[in-house]
Amino acid sequence: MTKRALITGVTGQDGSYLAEFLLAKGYEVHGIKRRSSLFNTQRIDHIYQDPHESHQRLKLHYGDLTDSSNLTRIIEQIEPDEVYNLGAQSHVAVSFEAPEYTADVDAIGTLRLLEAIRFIGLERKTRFYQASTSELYGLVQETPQSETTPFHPRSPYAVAKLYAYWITVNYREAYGMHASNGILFNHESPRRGETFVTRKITRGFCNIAQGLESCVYLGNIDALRDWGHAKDFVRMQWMMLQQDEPEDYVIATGVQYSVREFIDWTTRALGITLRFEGTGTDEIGIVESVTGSDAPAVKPGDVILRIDPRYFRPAEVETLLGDPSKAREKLGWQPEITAQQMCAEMVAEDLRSARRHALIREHGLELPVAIEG
Ligand code: NDP
Ligand code: GDR
Repeated sequence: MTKRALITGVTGQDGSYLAEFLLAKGYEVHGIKRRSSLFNTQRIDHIYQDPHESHQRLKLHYGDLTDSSNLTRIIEQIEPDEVYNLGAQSHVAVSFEAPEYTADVDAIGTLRLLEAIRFIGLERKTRFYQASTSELYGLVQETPQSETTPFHPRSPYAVAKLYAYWITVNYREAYGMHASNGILFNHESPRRGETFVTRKITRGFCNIAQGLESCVYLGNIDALRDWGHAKDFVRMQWMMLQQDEPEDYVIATGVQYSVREFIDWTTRALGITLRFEGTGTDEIGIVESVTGSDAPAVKPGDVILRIDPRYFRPAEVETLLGDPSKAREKLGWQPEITAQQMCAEMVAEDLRSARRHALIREHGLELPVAIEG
């Protein structure tokens, strides 16, 4: 029997990798996408299948986590074996600007989805994965953080995700649902949203290298994170739902770096040696030397990094480091891609894209538009 999976957030970073992964495993994959005034399916266009074709295994449904009747109808139609709740307003800084919306989507959205499964009577059939987060630890109580570390969320996003975490546990305990939380530490890729710090760095410096931008503006570059690759992490999301018993797992690499180190890997990969000068909000990054041919638009003395306080958060999560022992010991999961390898992959992709844009601009042409079926 072909298994059916439903992914909320299929158009996001993780959703796109998970959809690829499940299709390769032979699943019929259903994804919920939001109506948007512009195409928002760029990350899944390469696996998109025309609904007019027979044997279509990736099916998209318009929907929204704020709309319970829509979620109920989709789940009733599909009767999924597995639901992966990846949809969210996932930007921590934005959650301070839009706290109520973030709570509606990230907290109540999770409840709506669980309740839809229960309402239809699928609570004993459908397995449920909740995209929980290391942001739950916030002001950390112990290092490294494991499944037993107490939570102390530090943003409206993290508080909303705390509700989602506990309602998932509650539906497991109250209704015997196979519902599990993956407590995921930061994971990135060339498909990472452009406003998260890693992608902002690789994209920004690649654009500077090709003369498309002049400076990257960042906030707290001394923040410490445990960065993994999204491809490794979605594999673990699936593994969790294949267990006989539902359980919560930390998914992390167990290695920590600073944003500053990530900047260093990126600039070095482009042949740029960067010197930091000044302190606090006056700190700047000045180019010391340039080697190779990847950064023709950059010269020694250029200031290509500045600190902008607008990117500081009202309450910051300074340090996160995960302990993935449980995932390793119980499920045999190990990340395969290091943070440095991931950074190199992101730089290669962003450099390719910056070169293409520079070439298009040089010839006075329009940029191509994304294509959706
Ligand atoms: P993205 O921001 O890349 O993707 C989020 C997805 O959610 C997008 O498909 C987005 O749609 C969709 N979405 C947003 N709002 C709604 C809504 N109201 N209704 C339905 N769908 C909506 O996030 P990631 O792929 O990086 O993360 C996936 C999940 O994992 C998120 O829940 C995130 O909070 C969580 N997480 C992520 C971590 C990370 O480091 N990446 C770490 C820990 C947890 P659209 O494309 O239209 O915007
Ligand atoms: P995070 O990721 O908040 O950990 O949430 P993000 O990449 O946004 O920030 C990481 C750290 O970098 C610092 N920082 C900046 N961040 C951004 N976005 N922009 C900047 O200019 C900048 N300068 C410094 C931040 O202050 C922070 O300390 C991500 C999201 O994917 C969440 O959905 C997920 O739950 C967590 O990871 C785990």
